[in-house]
Amino acid sequence: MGVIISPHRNTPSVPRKDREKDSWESLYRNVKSARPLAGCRALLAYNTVLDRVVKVDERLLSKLPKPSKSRRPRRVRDIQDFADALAFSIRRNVAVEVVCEPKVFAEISKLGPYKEQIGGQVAIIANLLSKFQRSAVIVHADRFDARAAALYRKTKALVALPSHDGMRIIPAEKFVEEVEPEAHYIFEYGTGTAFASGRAGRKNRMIACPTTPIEFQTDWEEVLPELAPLVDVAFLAGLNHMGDDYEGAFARVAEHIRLLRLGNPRITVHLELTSTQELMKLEKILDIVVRKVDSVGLNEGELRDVMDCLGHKPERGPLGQVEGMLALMGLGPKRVHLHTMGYYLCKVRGKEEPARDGMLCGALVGAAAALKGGIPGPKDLDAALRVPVSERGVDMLKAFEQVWLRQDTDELATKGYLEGFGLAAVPTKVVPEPKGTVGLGDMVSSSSLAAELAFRNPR
Ligand code: 8BR
Ligand code: GLC
Repeated sequence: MGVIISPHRNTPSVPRKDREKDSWESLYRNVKSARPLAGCRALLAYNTVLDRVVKVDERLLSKLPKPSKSRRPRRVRDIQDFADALAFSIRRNVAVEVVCEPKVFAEISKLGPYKEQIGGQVAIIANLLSKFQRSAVIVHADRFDARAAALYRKTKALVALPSHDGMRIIPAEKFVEEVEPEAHYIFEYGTGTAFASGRAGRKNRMIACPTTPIEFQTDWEEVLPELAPLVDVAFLAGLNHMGDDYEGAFARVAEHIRLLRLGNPRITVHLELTSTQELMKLEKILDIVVRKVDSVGLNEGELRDVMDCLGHKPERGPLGQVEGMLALMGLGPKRVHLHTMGYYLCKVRGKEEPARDGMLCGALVGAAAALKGGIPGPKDLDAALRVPVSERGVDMLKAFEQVWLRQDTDELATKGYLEGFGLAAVPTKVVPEPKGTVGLGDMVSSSSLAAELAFRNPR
């Protein structure tokens, strides 16, 4: 009587699994209280669009031709290609993005009612970060039509423009150009959706986009050296939308990176990959851009495509994934972050603990976004904290460690990093019935990196 018993240590009545989950919950709480996203100064380029989210239901599927059981169209030229691309996404249960020729794009746009929301990785990340931080984020995007600009109204996002006496910075919502809005159609399907031989294991989507390429603002290069010292991190994304002359466009991205480093040698340059069906394009992204960046973020489907391009045939699951991440690092980046359902992995050169804590922050943001079906803010993290840690995630990490290290230490599954191996891993918080999935990967990746940098370099 009167003795305080620790709930975690030396109490055989609490099963080991529960103790492990409790210790993860406490790591999550610590990361949330540290508010690591508050001070991140970020620059974002290149894509802002309008997303039109269409629900995939029986009615919509009945309007499509019978899909192939194995095709993976590289481009959508007719409605059969569209059905095949959707079937591929459902069968593999991966987020797919595919470019559609104008005629079929017009047809696709009429397939069902939609809900319009802000889209494009840059717009999503800018909205997210500006909800969490004290300072503004700077965005560069090729097109700011009136509707897209309006979607920035509640953010702290800024646009930098060259002017005769240096650089001019204005709120993003005021930067309106005379351009047509660009919309992407997001076909979101629920768990259990059946099409051809596939059945979706979880909610996911296929994104249909037009052929319109991103056009760089011609004079953006002029402001970069002056802009670079104002930020800690540059998130680059949207490279899959750089049209058919993509080699020229990627060379320009490489030049932007050179100018950023010239202006700020300490800057971290991150590339967020997205799904592309055109693997030749991905090969060029790897060759021209990935070699120049510090950090890469991607999901498991994108990693498989990267492996294909590099000629690797890795095993499924975390073992093959770490192999893939190592191959990516072989190209130059010093950090690769993989997000997947139930767990995230991060390979880093340097200390592993900040990478773990960064990912915990990313997982909270991801769960908050899934609960909300939109872009979360700091207040939404309380609800995310209450989502339990994924048991499957913990089990995957354990199994991986046993196979990889051939030992039963559970260091990764309990502590979240293997010291000296440059590997961090976290089980995430999976929301059983997410309200939405669009942009989740971008939010998870950007917040993981921004938080990691804050833990690495506390001010
Ligand atoms: P992409 O956008 O790159 O596909 O990444 C989506 C990520 O969102 C997944 O890797 C997973 O981590 C996260 N996610 C999804 Br999808 N559904 C989720 C859910 N219900 N709860 C928490 N995270 C989820
Ligand atoms: C890609 C798509 C865009 C979507 C985003 C979400 O950038 O082009 O439509 O909003 O991914 O991740």
